[in-house]
Formats: sequence, structure tokens, C-alpha cells
Amino acid sequence: MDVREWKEQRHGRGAGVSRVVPQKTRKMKMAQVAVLMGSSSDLPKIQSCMDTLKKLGVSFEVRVMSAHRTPDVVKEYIGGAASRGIRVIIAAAGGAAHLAGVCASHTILPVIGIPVEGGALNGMDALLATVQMPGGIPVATVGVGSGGATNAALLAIQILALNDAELASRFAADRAARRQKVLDADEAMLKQYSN
Ligand code: RP5
Repeated sequence: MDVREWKEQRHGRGAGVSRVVPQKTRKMKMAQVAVLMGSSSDLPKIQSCMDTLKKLGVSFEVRVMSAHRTPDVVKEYIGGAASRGIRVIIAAAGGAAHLAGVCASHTILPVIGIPVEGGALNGMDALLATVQMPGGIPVATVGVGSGGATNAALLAIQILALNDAELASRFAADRAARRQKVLDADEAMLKQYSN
């Protein structure tokens, strides 16, 4: 029995074939950020992460892999991420959310964890599992919910912007726009309620 047959016997059909860098991914622009989610059911809850990366012009790839259901794929993918040009990993998972911590254990790249809401505890479980990493293997954990997913992208951008002046200025412009939005809202409120 060769290694591929052994993997297939242990993990199911197709397990012996590397799924880590599919042909399609190799031809795409080299990604700087990897966004992983534990299940495709997480996608709508972290959409703002991808939207924010796209808006600020950061190259990224999005994958579904699970610390529990496909641990072998996670290990292989994360192990090769830095050499493929990935600089920051964002990992989103719900429930007993181990994905970000497991990713962090396989790389020295910075890992940002998004606790995904849902299930019986509505994200409290994912928040604690992601944020409470034992000392030595850090995961930068953002909040539960859409704001957390946005912040994961912004934090990844801040890390990349340390070595990318153009990205730093796009980030500064985004922050200025957020400031302006509050000022505009304040002005509108004043007009609406001033006697
Ligand atoms: C986690 O379990 C996933 O990240 C997801 O949030 C949760 C439920 O997954 P599904 O049962 O919807 O695939 O691993």
C-alpha cells in the first residue's frame, strides 16, 4: 500500500491527492491573505471580511477547511502558506472553534481569528475557544459578528501596510472616510433636532 492509498483508506476517497494548491489557485494572482472558514455555512457571516479586503485592493484566497473534519488539509495548507506568499492568515469558525489556534500552531505567520456566531450558544463558545489561546501560540481574536469580520480584514491590512506605503495610504483614506461618515451623521442629527 502506498502513501496515497493509506491516506484514502484513513481519510476517504481523494485524500491521497493534494487539495492544498489546486491548479486554479496557481494561475491566480498571488494571494497575501488567506481567509479560511470551518464550513461554507460560515460564509454569509464573514462576508464583510472579503468585502473589506477587496475594497482596499488586497489579494486574498478563500478556502473551506476544518480543524476537526479535514485536519490533514489544514496542516498541509498552512505549512506551505508562507512559501506561497501568504503573509497573514484569517481563520473563521464557530462552535468549539479550533481552526485559528490549529493554524497558528502550524505557522509563524500572524493568525487572526474570527469567532463565528450560531449554534446553541450563538458564538460565545467560538469567542472563548478562539480568544483563550494558551500562552505561546497567539491568535489575534476579533469580535463576534460582522464588525469582527471587517476588523479582521482591517487588522490584516494594517500588518501588510507596515511594508506597503500605497496600502497604508488606502488604509488611512478608509479611516478618514469612516470619520467623515460620523461627522456627517452628527450634522444631519443636529439639523433634524435643533429648535
Ligand atoms: C464549525 O462548525 C464551522 O466553522 C461552523 O461555524 C460550525 C458548523 O458547521 P456546519 O455544521 O454548518 O458545517 O466547524
